[in-house]
Amino acid sequence: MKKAIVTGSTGQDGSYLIEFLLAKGYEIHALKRRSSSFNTDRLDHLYKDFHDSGTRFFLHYADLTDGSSLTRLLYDVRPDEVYNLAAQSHVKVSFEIPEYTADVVATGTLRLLEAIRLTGLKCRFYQASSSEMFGSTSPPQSETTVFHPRSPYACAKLFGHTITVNYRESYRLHASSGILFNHESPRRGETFVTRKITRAIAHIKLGLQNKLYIGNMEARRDWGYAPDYVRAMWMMLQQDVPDDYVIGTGEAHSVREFLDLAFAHANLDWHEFVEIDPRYFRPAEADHLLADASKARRVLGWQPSVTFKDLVRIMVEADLADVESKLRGGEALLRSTVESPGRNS
Ligand code: NAP
Ligand code: G4F
Repeated sequence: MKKAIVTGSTGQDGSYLIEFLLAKGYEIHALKRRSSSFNTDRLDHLYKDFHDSGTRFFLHYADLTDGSSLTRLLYDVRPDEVYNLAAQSHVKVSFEIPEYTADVVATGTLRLLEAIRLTGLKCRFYQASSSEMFGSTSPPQSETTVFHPRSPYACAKLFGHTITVNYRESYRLHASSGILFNHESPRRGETFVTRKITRAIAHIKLGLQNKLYIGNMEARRDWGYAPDYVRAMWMMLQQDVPDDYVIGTGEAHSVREFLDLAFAHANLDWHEFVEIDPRYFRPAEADHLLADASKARRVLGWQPSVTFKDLVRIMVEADLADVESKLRGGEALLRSTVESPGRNS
């Protein structure tokens, strides 16, 4: 039975990757960081008490800012594969906490690579790199496109990416980097623009909200479906030779187009509800990200299975169902949390 360590397990991608690997028969050791409240909502459906015999899913406390916790985990588990998905992953927030973002995203990746090197383990390594690294370079972007990052997050990811390449070249580590374009799902964090929109639609439809404040509507993203993208991560680590791959759909849409389609799906006109709030603009923007994923198609045989239109539908319907069921359950906090400005970033 193969063993995998997954960092960022409590996030969107971590939860889908763990489901995918469990279905492939892996034993999973997932890293979670200490939090004062429960942070395993996306994993709870997978978790069996570790006292139960036969469980293949284990959660461990560790943190990318704490190198000793990473070394201990590697020693204890001795994994075949390590997937590094942990990050302060919000681009706008990275302008507000740049040092912390660099510590987790850039130095954190180095800590994990160094822990692998020093323990001498022969495991395979996946790095969650980002299309944000391309920033202002013209679309479409491929593995050979020049990087021009436009945020502290993107700069930190670029370090994570290049240090992964460097450890591969210096120490012959089987280390691959997936340069993933935006991917979304009903499990997407609620402050990323797609989920912010679909969540707001559900609240508007059910009378809990009447305004949605957003930033730059002209930015264009190549939006795909997260479960397709975790499949690509695994495919990369099954190759004999480690390498870097761009993953995306090859189709970009603006935030405005996302609004059009999502509100229309709920029979609403977004012009009645959406207002621009300059607070959501970024000091520098990545205007147009569009993947040229031909290498992944050719070498890995990867391709996306969900279209943009279906992605929007899946997300709107999931949020409508979720908010409806919470309302039926009488969740008292729902109204106050949706209106709180602090959650609307
Ligand atoms: P996400 O939902 O924001 O999840 C991030 C994960 O990292 C969470 O589990 C979070 O834990 C964890 N984390 C944050 N700081 C940590 C620390 N100091 N130590 C350990 N864990 C920490 O992100 P995602 O969308 O799943 O993305 C997964 C990875 O792919 C990230 O590295 C992201 O930057 C990258 N990426 C994402 C996309 C995309 O479109 N989704 C595209 C390209 C690259 P908590 O739950 O406790 O916060
Ligand atoms: O949904 P976003 O916050 O995602 P962004 O910045 O593209 O980053 C995501 O994708 C990256 C891959 O390219 C990942 F590496 C990263 O971790 C993250 O998952 O914003 C998308 C676009 C931006 O241009 C932003 O300016 O939407 C625009 N936008 C307009 N109004 C907004 C809003 N973004 C957010 N979060 N909130 C708004 O109100």
